[in-house]
Amino acid sequence: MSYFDVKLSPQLVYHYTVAGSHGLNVPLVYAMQRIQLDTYLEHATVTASGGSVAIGMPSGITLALHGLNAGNLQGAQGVIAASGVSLIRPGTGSFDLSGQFKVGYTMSQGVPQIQSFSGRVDGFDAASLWSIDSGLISAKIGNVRVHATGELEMDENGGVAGTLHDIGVSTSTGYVHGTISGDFTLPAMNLFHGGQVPWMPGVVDAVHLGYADGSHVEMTGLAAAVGDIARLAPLALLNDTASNGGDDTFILDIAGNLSSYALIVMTGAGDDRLTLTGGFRADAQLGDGNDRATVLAGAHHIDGGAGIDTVVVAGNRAGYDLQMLATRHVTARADGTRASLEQVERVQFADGAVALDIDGNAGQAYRLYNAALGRAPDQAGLGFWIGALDHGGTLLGVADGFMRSDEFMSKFGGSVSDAAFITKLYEHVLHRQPDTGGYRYWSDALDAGTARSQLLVDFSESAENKALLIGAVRDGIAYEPFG
Ligand SMILES: [Ca+2]
Ligand SMILES: [Ca+2]
Repeated sequence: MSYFDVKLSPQLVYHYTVAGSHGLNVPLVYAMQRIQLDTYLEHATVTASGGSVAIGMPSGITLALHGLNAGNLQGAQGVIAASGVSLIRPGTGSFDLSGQFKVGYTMSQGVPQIQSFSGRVDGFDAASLWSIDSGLISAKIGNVRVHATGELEMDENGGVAGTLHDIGVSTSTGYVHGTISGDFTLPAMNLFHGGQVPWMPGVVDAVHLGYADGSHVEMTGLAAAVGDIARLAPLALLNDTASNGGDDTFILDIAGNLSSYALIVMTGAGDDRLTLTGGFRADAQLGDGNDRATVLAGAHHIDGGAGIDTVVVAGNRAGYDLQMLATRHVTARADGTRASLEQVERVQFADGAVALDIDGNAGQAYRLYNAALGRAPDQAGLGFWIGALDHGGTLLGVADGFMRSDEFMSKFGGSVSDAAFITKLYEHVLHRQPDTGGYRYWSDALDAGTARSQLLVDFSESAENKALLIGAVRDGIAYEPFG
């Protein structure tokens, strides 16, 4: 089950929607690509101390090998084993690898020349190290550090490929910090020859990002396939229907300073819960299942999809205008905020509910109530029978329930002939006497064994009865939800 808790300030909304940075793209890619590990490990000077060897290069880059025995460098050629590698370019960036490495070298005029580099990487840490006035970093974001764990194989030339898991991101000003968890494939790249982090497809299972201004992106329980982790836009995971196929929870508090932008939210199959606030605009598609969207602020478009879907608004019924157009609209009188609804069956207010499915369960329950008892339903009673239908009850079953009631008995009589039953159906439901053809049709039906409850349902759902009651239901059907 996916769980989303996203709170974004106006500033972050700008980053996510306009700047193209997606909030995450900036630190993740910026740090790794800008480090530009584009030098060759030749013509280096080597200094050894303790268990480390530092290889200085003319470009100013220092490559340090840790966890080795400097005595290994005594021979004319050989292989150094190392458990860590650090690469630092002053004022630009640093890159640290942990794992098991082998460095082949030959001695030339007392200086070792690196001939090969291979090994297994189980983690790396990359940081940009510019000064704030270099113009290369945003003062707001500062320097960026990216760290990750994984299983990467490195060939003799520094080429590397494998799988990364938890990718962490942090910035020196504290603007953003967080992790992206999952399995990401690092295609073959070369760390030391102009190496840049290429695209990394994978499957995301969680995203945690925190921002200095209190904004956050929390996503768990995902199984979202992404084509490119380096350009991952976390908000795109909000409409990954494959990942969001279960009973999912979405809590979205997103600022609404970009009126032209509608965030697409697709909750997928399952019975989903969606809460929208913060003033942004959502285009929410709730998909299969009985979904529930709570709309606390903002002008949203909500398509409930299949199932019995409910939109919950703050405040009492009297505070809203409900327009029953092909696309329903519910508009808050206080501020004019309007939600447009499609395939939404119910609107829940603080003091009651209105059913919009006048052709669905609510309309059927309303008409049957009317047919059986000859009066408009009370809201609590109607809510009970709507609930029965919503939970899988049949209209025939509801009709049986009505026919066992004292009120029905007193209206139709407890034990009447088929002829009297048919006549009473015409009188109570259609408010007229039976026509000859109609009477014979229903009489034959009863003779053939059709249940009286089926006749009640058929009268209730007849085009004639629907026409009689359309005026009472066309603006929605008020009811009191049961349970
Ligand atoms: Ca879902
Ligand atoms: Ca639905």
